[in-house]
Amino acid sequence: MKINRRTVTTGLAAASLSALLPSMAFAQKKIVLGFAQVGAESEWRTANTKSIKESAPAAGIELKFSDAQQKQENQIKAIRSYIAQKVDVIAFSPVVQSGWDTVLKEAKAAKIPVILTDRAVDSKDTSLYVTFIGSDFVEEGRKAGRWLTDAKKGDKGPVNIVELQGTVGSAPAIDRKKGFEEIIKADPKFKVIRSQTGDFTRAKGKEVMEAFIKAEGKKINVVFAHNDDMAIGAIQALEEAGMKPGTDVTIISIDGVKGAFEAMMAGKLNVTVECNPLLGPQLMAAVKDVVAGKPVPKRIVTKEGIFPMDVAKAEFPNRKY
Ligand code: GZL
Repeated sequence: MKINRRTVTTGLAAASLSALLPSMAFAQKKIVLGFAQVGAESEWRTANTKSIKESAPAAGIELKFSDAQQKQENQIKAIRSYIAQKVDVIAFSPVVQSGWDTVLKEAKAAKIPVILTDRAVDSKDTSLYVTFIGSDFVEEGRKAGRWLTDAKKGDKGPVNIVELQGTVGSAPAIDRKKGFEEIIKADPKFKVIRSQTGDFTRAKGKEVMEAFIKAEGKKINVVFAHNDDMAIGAIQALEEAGMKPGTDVTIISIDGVKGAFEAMMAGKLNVTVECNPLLGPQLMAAVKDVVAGKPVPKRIVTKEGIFPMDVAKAEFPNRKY
């Protein structure tokens, strides 16, 4: 029987394809994660985004990423687009804690699991998300309060505090304020004489601090900033007013970004409470577990420390963000 070359070639092709089929059939379809980020408002956020963008490919996960410029409507739009694209998992850091039930119900109806990272939502229906991976902001506020009450132990007072709050309605702003006040209320010498949002940015933090200085001047003994970026803005405002941040005025902030360590080493910031932005690896592990149908704890708390000025120099080389 004469077998022509064409028959042989087709036969070989069919054979090799059939040999491939079983493995192709079992080849893992790449998990697709849609992430709706808050924005790019601070050093902390930049580090958080970097951690997420780097850990997705490292985990073999295809990442779709959006930046909402700190607007809730943009985050909701991004989540809706991920639902339309039928991603496997949606994750986001809610810019504010309220107003998510409608879009989260749409994700649930589309059978797309949702993971919260960094910030929480105040939805009563906790079935709307699988888990919340992030810090305990109330404890961060308590740590700031405890450091201050300890540092001012011998001071008969009054200790006048001005507070630079984070984004209005955001979980970190609400909870850090709560934790700080829970501690300082024990001693009436501590008085919060001014409190206003600086929206977690350096520029707004400086602007609000300028207004505080105009109104209160040398009465200000302490600045409590909900993040390092606003604290750095406040330091600039104090210096421009001829005041000495870190000595005449005690500066307390939260995050633990490199800029805070540099300010502490320059003697201008007194303490920063760590808030770990490197959530990428924990997020990707949770994504894989959710897709694999494995149980995931409802709450994953990130471990964090506190860094006063006197340890800044030694700790600085270890900092990863
Ligand atoms: C905290 C995070 C906050 C940081 C700010 O987890 O949401 O938002 O403290 C950032 O620096 O802008």
